Amino acid sequence: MNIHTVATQPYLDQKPGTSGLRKQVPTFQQRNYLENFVQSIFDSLDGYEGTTLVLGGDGRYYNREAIQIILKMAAANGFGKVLVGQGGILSTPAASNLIRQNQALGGIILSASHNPGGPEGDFGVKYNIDNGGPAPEKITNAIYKRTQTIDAYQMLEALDLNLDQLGTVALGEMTVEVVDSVAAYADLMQSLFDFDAIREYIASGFSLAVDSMHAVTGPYASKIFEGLLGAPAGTVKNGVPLENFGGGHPDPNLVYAHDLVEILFGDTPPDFGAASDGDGDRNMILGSNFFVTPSDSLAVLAANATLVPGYKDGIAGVARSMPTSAAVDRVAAKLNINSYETPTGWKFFGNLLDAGKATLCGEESFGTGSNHVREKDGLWAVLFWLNILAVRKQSVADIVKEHWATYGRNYYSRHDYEGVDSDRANTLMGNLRDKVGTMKGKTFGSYTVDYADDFSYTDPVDNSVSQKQGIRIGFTDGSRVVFRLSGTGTQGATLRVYLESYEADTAKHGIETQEALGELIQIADEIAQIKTLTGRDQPTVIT
Ligand code: G16
Repeated sequence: MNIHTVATQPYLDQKPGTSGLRKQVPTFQQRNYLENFVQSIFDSLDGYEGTTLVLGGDGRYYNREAIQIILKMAAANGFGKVLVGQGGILSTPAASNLIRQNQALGGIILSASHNPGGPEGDFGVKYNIDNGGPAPEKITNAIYKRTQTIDAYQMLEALDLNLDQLGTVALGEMTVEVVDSVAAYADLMQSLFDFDAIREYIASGFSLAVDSMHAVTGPYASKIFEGLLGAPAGTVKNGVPLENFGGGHPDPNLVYAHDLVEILFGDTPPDFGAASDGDGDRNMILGSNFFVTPSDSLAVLAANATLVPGYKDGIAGVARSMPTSAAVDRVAAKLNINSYETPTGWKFFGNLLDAGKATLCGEESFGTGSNHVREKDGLWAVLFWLNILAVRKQSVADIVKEHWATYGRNYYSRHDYEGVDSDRANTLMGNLRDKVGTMKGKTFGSYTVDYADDFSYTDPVDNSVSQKQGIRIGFTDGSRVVFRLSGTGTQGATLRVYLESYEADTAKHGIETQEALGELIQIADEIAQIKTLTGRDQPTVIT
């Protein structure tokens, strides 16, 4: 066997963000850049010799090259086996499932999620641990620390493997098994949802459109919706994964999934629409002429969980990220179960799911999931909705409106200011941090500040503390404004402003969201001086 120890020098910018290391492709293509990070992952793990690793990505540009490099490095470092998705493809939830099913030590997922792809687009590397979930901060911090001092990596000299051929081959002393990317995931979905009921509902005339945005869910969605559930050919739009996502931005929201939005808000809309993102962990749910906010979606799933076979015995608890609306908290209160508020980042749900404290989790950033894997899961959320619709036989809009009538409506919106100068964004956040200690009791228009802080989270399972997770300003009527800088962007800074107000009165549930939040939007600008400090008149994206 021809294993080389290759000398290298550290790159100082390899700090993992909200979800792994995300950089533009040319950054990853720098000499030894990927190798340094991968060796740093391996060096941060205990006892990996002889163990199994799962490897796959969302198929974006540089996926195949990166997989060949990582396979040879895994072989040189003494891993026993790598399970790799056919063609190098694994959606993030499918990778999480494979790690769990095969008792793997962990997995490397190659994705920059919803960020654009292509030679000038983004790429990313994320490590997931043996529970199938993203590595917690103590591991990502150790990886980062290692990247600062790394001086060598291990590489096997070997020919590239054929990633398209299913089966098992040797790579040095390691085994590589190329597995069907879809099969195990589709089996898992069938174990959770009533496929017969959904199939019958579709056969009876219920219509749907699913947009895979030329990203990883294409093969999964085609097999599940058009194959197993019998939906007509053409139900899955943009179903062929492309290395640059067809030039699009594979982010399932009202702005970037506009093709689907036009269909659902068109003259003859189908009953249901859904989109998923680059790596298949995000989802957007639409009804005919109706948008379901991710926060409401989580609340509706929690309230209706017992209609679905996989959750028929009830849910143990729910968890949401701090900026996500409190709609699901109201469901938890009614069900008399706990509701947890975590920092942004799916990694914070792992302990709660492992400990059985939470069954369903969700985030405002179009992520929903459960204890079936340890990632958010876009198609799972779509199937959950379809199962509820097949049982209740009401429209999406009627289900959500009934939900609001029962629990009240949490009006909610996120305003993103993308590509802001980093210094200006840091000044804005710094100013807010300086202010929060003295804000309690202050009045802005008709709102009075009830509390203001920089969110800090103590994990109830391992007591680890995560600080500076976003500025929260809560008002006495339950409304909130939250400010954070995104941890997933690759250019400049993205300021996220999250706005939420609660309305119990059903007669006032029909107001347009931006109008309902109008005064809060002005107050957010007044407090944070957004326009002045960012130099922007309006957000880049409103969801
Ligand atoms: C990732 C994380 C999510 C987070 C989202 C947005 O999602 O897994 O937990 O909510 O980023 O994070 P930020 O606000 O820091 O940009 P994904 O789908 O990009 O992996």
